[in-house]
Amino acid sequence: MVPVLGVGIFVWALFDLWPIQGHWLPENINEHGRVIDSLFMFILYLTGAIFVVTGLTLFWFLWKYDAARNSSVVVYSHGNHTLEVVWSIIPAATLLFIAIYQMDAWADAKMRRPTEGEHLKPPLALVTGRQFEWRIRYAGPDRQFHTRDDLFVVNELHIPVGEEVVLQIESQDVLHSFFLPNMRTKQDVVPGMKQFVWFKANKTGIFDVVCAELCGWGHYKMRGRMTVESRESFDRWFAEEYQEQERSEFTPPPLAE
Ligand SMILES: [Cu+2]
Repeated sequence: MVPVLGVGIFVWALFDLWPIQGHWLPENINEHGRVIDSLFMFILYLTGAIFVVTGLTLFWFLWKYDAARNSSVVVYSHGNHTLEVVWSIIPAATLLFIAIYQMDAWADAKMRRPTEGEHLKPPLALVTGRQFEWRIRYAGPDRQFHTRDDLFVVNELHIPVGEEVVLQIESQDVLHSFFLPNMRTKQDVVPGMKQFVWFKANKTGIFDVVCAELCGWGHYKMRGRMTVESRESFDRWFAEEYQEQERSEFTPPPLAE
């Protein structure tokens, strides 16, 4: 029953049938996310087809050579050299193909940071993961961190729609993973490292910010909200939050940090 159930559950999940529907990635709202989705689906279809074929073959052998219906003497074989070469080369060639096919997607997501003129685009905000929250520091109008116009929020990421956005991510304690499922953006946050993620949202709304690395007892609650909104609405939100920050008894940290 194992190969039959395995194949059955795979097909069930693939067609998103009740009661296990809705477990695939949520709606993609990142201009650059489509390439990730097509890569994901390509690998899913490829491995799925191989899984179904091997599952059914396994079932067929178990059924055909059932001891109750076969009285012939068992034949021992030392294997077939040609067959082994063939089934080593096919997976190796497939993996090599995927490695080459995904290079552009990888470069777009991890290496080709958006530029502004001749320079790399500066980050809109610095997101610091810590047990168990996302602390967010917006650079403010001067686009510099650790200056007087920085804005501080916790778990509330706001992003202007239709713009290339770069975020700098850091960890204050342990390994976390900054995951924006709707942006198809996921990056491990490694203590001591300065990393960047980027995306361009094409839809407004409220989406999840989650931690995708088991980082301690409170990992389950390490989530925030990402509001994607128009530039005007983003600026208004920023101004309001900043005013609120100024009103409270907030002491900015020393300038040179
Ligand atoms: Cu975490």
